[in-house]
Amino acid sequence: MSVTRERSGALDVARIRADFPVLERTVGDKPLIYLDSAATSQKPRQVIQAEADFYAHHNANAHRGIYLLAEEATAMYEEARAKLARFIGSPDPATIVFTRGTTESTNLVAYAWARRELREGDEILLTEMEHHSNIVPWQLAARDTGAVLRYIPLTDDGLLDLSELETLLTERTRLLAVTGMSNSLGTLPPIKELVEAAHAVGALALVDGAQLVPHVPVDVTELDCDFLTISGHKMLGPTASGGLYAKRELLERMDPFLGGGHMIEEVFHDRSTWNEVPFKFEAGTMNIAQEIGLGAAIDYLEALGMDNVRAHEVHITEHALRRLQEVGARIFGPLDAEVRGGAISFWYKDVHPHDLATILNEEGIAIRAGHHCSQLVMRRYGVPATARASFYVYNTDDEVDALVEALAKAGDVFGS
Ligand code: 7TS
Repeated sequence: MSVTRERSGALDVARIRADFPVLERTVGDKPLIYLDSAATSQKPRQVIQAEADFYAHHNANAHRGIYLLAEEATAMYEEARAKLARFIGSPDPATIVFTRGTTESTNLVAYAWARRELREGDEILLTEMEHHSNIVPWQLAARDTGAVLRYIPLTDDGLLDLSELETLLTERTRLLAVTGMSNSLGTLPPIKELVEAAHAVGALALVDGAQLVPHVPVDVTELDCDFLTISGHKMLGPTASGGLYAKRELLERMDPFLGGGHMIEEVFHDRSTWNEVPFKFEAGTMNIAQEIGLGAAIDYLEALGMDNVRAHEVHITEHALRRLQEVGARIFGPLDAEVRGGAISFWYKDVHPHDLATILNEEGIAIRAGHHCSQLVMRRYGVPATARASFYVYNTDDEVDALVEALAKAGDVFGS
């Protein structure tokens, strides 16, 4: 099998693969086929080197010292912030708070905005396709404030069922929190329309960008969302990199989330005043090297072009959906690659997803099996778990074909 056969869509995948050292390794005697980028993406040399270069040549705490290294560290960290702002279409770097990723970003909003703003009877509207990190923080905030959670249900084919939207999204709704791309169904909800609908009733809109931002060009100015959460590790960046985008006036109004060093302006015995945004939300020593690595990941994605990244995803997803259906796999989520992302949940014959993942591992193929932190989705479709293959810029049609061949083997061993 040649894994470097193609130039898919607009990406030169063979060249891209050469940038990812981990793709050279084997699993037993099989070449690694990594189909779990929805969990975390692999990292190109350029990102690994950017992080190593920071530690080797510039390491100091950011926003602390006035000696050369400290100033370099501060400048590199702030350059990464400007890159992330530009990447998502924000003209103002101060609208980016660096965090460890989507989970921390969502919790930041749940603590610093929701607990201060919500009153008994206020409503938060979610969807049944949210990752647990866009459910549990709101459950905790609702418990503390008396707010009520509501959910947009799902159709049989994995879309949002918007037929009752008018009864779910009302003047009681204070926040709509919706994923930009489902990690379990692949669905791309109509976020622009949903943000508009939220604003029309006076609610704010948070978009969970964990899966969206790595795969689809995003422009927060056009989208007009109030909050966007970003996980750097799913877009070629280091773990513990990422951020929260929020409209500046919201950040100005919000209370801090964590208290500590650098987030203050002045500290007295009984009270403190806050640093300007976004520093008000960055307490303590930050993940400096990781955010600098994320800056290198953004450079890499921008050089590929996000339109090309998306075109490659549509191409490979279309191929995978067709091949999986040919061998009789049951797919959860939309079947049209144009309206979905490349995380494909499926069942093959009656083989339990964990057995499938075990057999596939023997073939060097890494997929995820489980509930994908989306138990409401599993419950909706009556399964405890699914197998999930997910793709990124380095995956090829040949790898999809290898997955399908390995499924047949697993079916022979376990299938009924
Ligand atoms: N939201 C979505 C849609 C996600 O897919 C994930 C992670 C998160 C939020 C949380 O992001 P984190 O970076 O803070 O962990 N999704 C997955 C997954 O599908 N498999 O492992 C992690």
